[in-house]
Amino acid sequence: GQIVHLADYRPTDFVLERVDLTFELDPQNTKVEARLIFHRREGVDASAPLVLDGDELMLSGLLLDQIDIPAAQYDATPDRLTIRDLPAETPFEICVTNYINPEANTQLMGLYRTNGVYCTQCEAEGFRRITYFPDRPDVLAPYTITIVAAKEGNTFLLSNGNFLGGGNYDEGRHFAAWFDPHPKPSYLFALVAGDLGLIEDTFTTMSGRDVALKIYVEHGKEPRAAYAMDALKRSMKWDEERFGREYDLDIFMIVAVSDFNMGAMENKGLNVFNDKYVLADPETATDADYANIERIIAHEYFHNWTGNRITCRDWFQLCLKEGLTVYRDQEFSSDMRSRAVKRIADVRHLKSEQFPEDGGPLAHPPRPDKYREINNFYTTTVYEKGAEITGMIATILGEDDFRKGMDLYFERHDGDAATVEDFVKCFEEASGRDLSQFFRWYIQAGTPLVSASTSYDAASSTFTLSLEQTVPATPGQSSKQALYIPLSTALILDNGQIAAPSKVEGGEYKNGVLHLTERSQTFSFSGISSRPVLSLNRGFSAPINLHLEQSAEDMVQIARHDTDMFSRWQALTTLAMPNLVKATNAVRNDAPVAFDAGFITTLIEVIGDDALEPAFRAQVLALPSESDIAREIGSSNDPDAIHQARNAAMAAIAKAGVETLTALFDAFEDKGAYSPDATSAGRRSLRNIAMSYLSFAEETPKRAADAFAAASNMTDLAHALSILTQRFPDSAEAAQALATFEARFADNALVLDKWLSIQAAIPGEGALGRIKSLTGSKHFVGTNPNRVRSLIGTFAFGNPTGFNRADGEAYRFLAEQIVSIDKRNPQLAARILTSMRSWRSLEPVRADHARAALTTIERSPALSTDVRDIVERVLK
Ligand code: B3K
Ligand code: ZN
Repeated sequence: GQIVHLADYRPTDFVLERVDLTFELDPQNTKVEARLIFHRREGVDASAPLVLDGDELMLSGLLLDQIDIPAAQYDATPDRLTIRDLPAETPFEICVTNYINPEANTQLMGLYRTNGVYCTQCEAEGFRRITYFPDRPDVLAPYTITIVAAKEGNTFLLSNGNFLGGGNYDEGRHFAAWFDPHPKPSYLFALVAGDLGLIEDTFTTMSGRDVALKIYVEHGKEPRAAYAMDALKRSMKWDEERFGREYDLDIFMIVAVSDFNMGAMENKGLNVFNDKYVLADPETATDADYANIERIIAHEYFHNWTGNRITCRDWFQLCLKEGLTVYRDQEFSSDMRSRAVKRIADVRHLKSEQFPEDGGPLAHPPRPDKYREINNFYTTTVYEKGAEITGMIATILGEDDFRKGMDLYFERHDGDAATVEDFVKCFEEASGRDLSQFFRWYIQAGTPLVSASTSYDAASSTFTLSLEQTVPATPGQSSKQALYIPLSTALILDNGQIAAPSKVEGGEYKNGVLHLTERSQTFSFSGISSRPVLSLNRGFSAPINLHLEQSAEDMVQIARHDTDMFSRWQALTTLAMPNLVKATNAVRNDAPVAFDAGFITTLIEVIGDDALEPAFRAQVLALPSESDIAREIGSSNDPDAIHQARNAAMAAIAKAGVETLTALFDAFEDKGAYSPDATSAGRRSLRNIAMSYLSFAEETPKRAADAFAAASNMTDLAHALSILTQRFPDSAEAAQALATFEARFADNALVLDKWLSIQAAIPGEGALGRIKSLTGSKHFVGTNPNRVRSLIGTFAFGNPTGFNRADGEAYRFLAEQIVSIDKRNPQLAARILTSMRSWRSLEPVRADHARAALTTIERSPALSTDVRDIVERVLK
């Protein structure tokens, strides 16, 4: 675990021209033969050796231009192969042979086995676990792949690119060959072999080429891949229409596997997916599952241009492909669904995941300048904040110049391993704007705070807005420079119209966007005939914390009348927050808990407004989460008090709104056949959240138990189960429903993940005991990442009271789990450990327990670099 610095970047000494790999697959002893053609880069010293990366490899043969290399000419260790005295000017071929054991590969990086299928994961540095290689993203070459395997158990032999041919090899074995003409880095390599079921379709591209589409899943699960196929075709079409991007091979394949460390992987022409994000039918998948499948299928497909055709020069540039591709998938989902609701959901996610990261010990810039373990930088900052930065470029430039910039990027950098600077430069050139100050978003960590104050002068019809920005200190960055912050802004008049000022002074204001560039800046708007209500950061145009003293009346006005639906939701959230904080304090002081009547009335009025789309109303009903409240309070948090306060708010809303909520529950019953479309999903979400509220107004679990019995799809079934278990955990109905669910889906691991995570989320004292006993359940398979995330991950990330119990027992439990998971799968262990990132904002008793548990991890022998990196940063 050495620290790698961006400043140390330099190109390789040798240029890789071609890659030719032959795999002879065997579960325990796969032979890999790699023929690599290199030439020495111009200007590189003739004595410079060729250094290839490895990871747990053992060299078995080494040839230079088909001749054995004498032992004195090279050094081979498990993680490096160094070859000296190579030709100075002419190209040469290195042939490396080694053997690997896929079955023993529990890290799920490199070539491994999952349910009898061979599968690879190479990003970021997994290829070096397959063969010695210059395993870095700026080394691009065309690949030819030959796969040899027993016919039995390996019907399909798949790799990247176009199929060249195949046939019988020898007794009982067959082979297939693939050629990928598009030069690619090793992290995009993939190989899959096994017996799988298949669904097929075709897509005709905008230039009229037919592309074969294939989705491979476990036998018997083919019907459950239909929605993924549909999402794929819509993604391909959308990328043509929206960005002019056409697919570039004859075939596009997706394989669903059951053991996978993350969501999916964009390998060229052969995406590998966690089966959770491919398989869906109404009986087994929720609306959220469908939306995730659509989004992730799109995301991986969009990588074909943003990531594959244009890749990253080095891993520091990760947000070049990830932030941009998240931006693209968010736009896609917005076009497929409701834009306003999608934006609200994305902002909720950003605030509950990225903001705590950016405000805690793991904060880092979207483009970091050093790392110890790159796998720990696939973060919400790189992904989601990266997407927000892309969105801000679009806001600053406007739609047309943004598209021009994207076109220029695709044209200029196709085939390149590019940098974030290259990307931003395209937008500068397309728009004529200087984005050097804007660039600071990429290299400064921390969520900016913008404080706003306003005044209105009737005599001069002038509205004044004073803004001040600060970026908090983050690890390794104590002082920050002012950012370029685009703030979508409207002044709303009494009649609900948006004011058109006759003049704006103090800075740029164009198309409703204020360009805040100074630390403090005052804008004055002339020609405003009556005192307006300020609607600031509309659509969350910048990922900031906003501090604006605004009267409850003004917020209510926005909540009721703003033309921007996001702003209406935001105003209601802003109204809710002080109520929730005040209630938390009251709970802690044993004082009576009370809520502002205006807030509750407005909320009930909005959710009862049939002119508004149901999904929007459901978002309004979903109060800020417990972790949002904790973040707002900031320090010395007591998760139990927050939980009680939030429940008290729900109870108060339920009491005051029981009629409206009951009417919603009745009106939005799902009749007829299930459809996963956004409108139907929105109706279900409104009904289900109304039912959650009603459970606070009712003494018995009857409503939820009836809903469980009546449910005709997984969305309703899982929701009813979660109300039963969360609200009435000790009831016979809850126990009965859990047993029914378990029995009904006993053979469906993905559905049992819901059964595990619903139980892992049950709040309170009993949680830890429940989790411990579930680790012994036959449905919990400790080697499968989905099972571990569903049980241990949900407990640590999604059960604030159960996990943060005051005696610290759950922290100690997590520490033991982390150390044990780390032994087989470091990436998974490190990811789950990030659940401890906010421990310093807990009240002192819990914080002490958390520190002690973290310290036991830190002192445990033989930690992976992944876990060591996280634990040390979290404790620092
Ligand atoms: N690029 C992959 C993530 C790889 C994670 C490696 N630890 C999936 C994605 O972002 O599309
Ligand atoms: Zn991605």
